[in-house]
Amino acid sequence: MTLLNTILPEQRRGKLKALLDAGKTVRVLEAHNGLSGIIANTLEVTGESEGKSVARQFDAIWESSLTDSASKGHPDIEVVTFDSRFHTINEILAVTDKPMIVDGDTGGDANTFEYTVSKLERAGVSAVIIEDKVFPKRNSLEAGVQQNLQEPEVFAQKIRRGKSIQKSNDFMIIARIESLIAGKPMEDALNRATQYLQAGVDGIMIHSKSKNPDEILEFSQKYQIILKDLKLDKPLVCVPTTYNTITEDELSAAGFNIIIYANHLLRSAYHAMMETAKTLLRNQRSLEADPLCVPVREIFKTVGFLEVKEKDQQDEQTTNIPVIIPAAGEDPVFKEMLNGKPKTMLEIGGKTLIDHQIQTLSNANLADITLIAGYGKDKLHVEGIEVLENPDYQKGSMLNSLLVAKEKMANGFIMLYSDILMEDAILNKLMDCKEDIVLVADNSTQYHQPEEGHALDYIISKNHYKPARRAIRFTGENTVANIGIKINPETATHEFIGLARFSKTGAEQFLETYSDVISNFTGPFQESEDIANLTFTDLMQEMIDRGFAVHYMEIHKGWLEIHNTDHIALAQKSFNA
Ligand code: SPV
Ligand code: MG
Repeated sequence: MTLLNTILPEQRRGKLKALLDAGKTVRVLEAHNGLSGIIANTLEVTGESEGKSVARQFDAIWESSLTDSASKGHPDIEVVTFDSRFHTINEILAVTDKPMIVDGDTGGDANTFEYTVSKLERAGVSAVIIEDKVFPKRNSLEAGVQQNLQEPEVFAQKIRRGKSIQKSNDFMIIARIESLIAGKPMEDALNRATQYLQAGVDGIMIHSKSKNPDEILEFSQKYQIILKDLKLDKPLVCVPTTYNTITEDELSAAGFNIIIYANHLLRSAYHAMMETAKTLLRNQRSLEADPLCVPVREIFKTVGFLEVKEKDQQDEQTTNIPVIIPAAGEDPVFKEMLNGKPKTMLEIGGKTLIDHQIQTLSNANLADITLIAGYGKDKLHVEGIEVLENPDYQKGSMLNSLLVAKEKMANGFIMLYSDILMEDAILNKLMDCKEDIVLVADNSTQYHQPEEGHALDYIISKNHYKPARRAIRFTGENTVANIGIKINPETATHEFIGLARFSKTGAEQFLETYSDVISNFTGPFQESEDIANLTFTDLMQEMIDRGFAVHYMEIHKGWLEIHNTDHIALAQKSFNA
């Protein structure tokens, strides 16, 4: 979930105000980069409460100066520039859709703050919190640090300037009071609250590094009175880092509207990184560190890599996959009938074989068709497709013709024998297959007799499944164990119909295996008596033997091969039907 989680700035900005207006106590988690942003944005825990299932999430993201600086290896003293902070802010905004509250440090002087407000508002940030210290501030949590407070009048003026520059109604400027951090009395904090509210601030954050919540609870009580006196209703924010026993419900009941967990993802990530690094050093290998780590795939999932993979696969399926039809060979059966024309020009139902194939392919949106011609090339008449020539069609097998179109194969391809006709459903089903190599295989082979002079491409499926024995099939079983013309028809489970699909990866594997076989072997190979006559099914068997998964897509009839005149009659009949 990354890009799917994004949102336009206008849609995001008002989300914080909307939550507050709805009376919600807003739970906020720190993020310091895109990945921690995704966690803060999407993490959900579920459970049960009073018999009902409940889900809990964070409502907003805190872009903390402490954790942004620390993740860059820097102290939290406004030494990390606003441009660098803004880079992190954008990084998080790019992969999230929840409202973001930015830790604006002191905000700089009033002019600087105006630019900050303008940029944050435009980016879709919902609120900026600025603290009433003198630039450059020091982080609030460390004891014994000199904390210089800004004059409240000067700070109030900065708020006015910020409010005057914002364009929308939904961007919030929240004033953070550091009196308790600087060791000033409660009175100082309350006076400042009054002044900032009068300057038009949208909310107050009271900060404390006390171990118990007493002082912020006291502040809240008195803050509610100030609001009443001023006839205002402005949210109150706390950051319970040091006073961490108090619960959200208790803080909410005490009048707090926004609760920020300001640094916990960075601190816990640091702890985990240290433990893992120590484990690697101690063991001088990574085995022992593995249980401390999430699987790589979980990271892939979180950052959207698996979505990318899926989209790539979908694109591969929907883009125009090249179809290669090797049609170079001479078929003596139709010699007279064709009178020197290639077999692909056979007429069936008033249309040539190739035109029938083009029609079926275009019904499946496949328009990039290449035919490999050889015998009778000059008498080939076909339109709208590419024709390549295999001048050596008399040597070698149909595989050689197929490889004439090697250039077409790089991003995946479909191979179709030139003498088969099929129903649209078969191609449509093939287009949905996700495996890298898929052969279309008919399981009605036991009803199909081998023909005189024409060997069939038999398949034995890996699970040796015979359709008669089992009715229910489970996905993932469809891999080929054996393929070839010499397989005993009795043991064959399927017949390869002459239609195959290769993904980009499948095509790479196919071409690599071919090139290795051709350059490194001589003599008999798989079923061929000589490597020079290597067939498509030989190469498939070789790939299987080398461990590549060759899948099949099972069909039951719905196709025809034209090997003799009876087949033509049969085809004609089915076109008339
Ligand atoms: C931050 O997270 O950077 C804060 C809160 O400003 S604190 O570190 O407690 O000051
Ligand atoms: Mg800070």
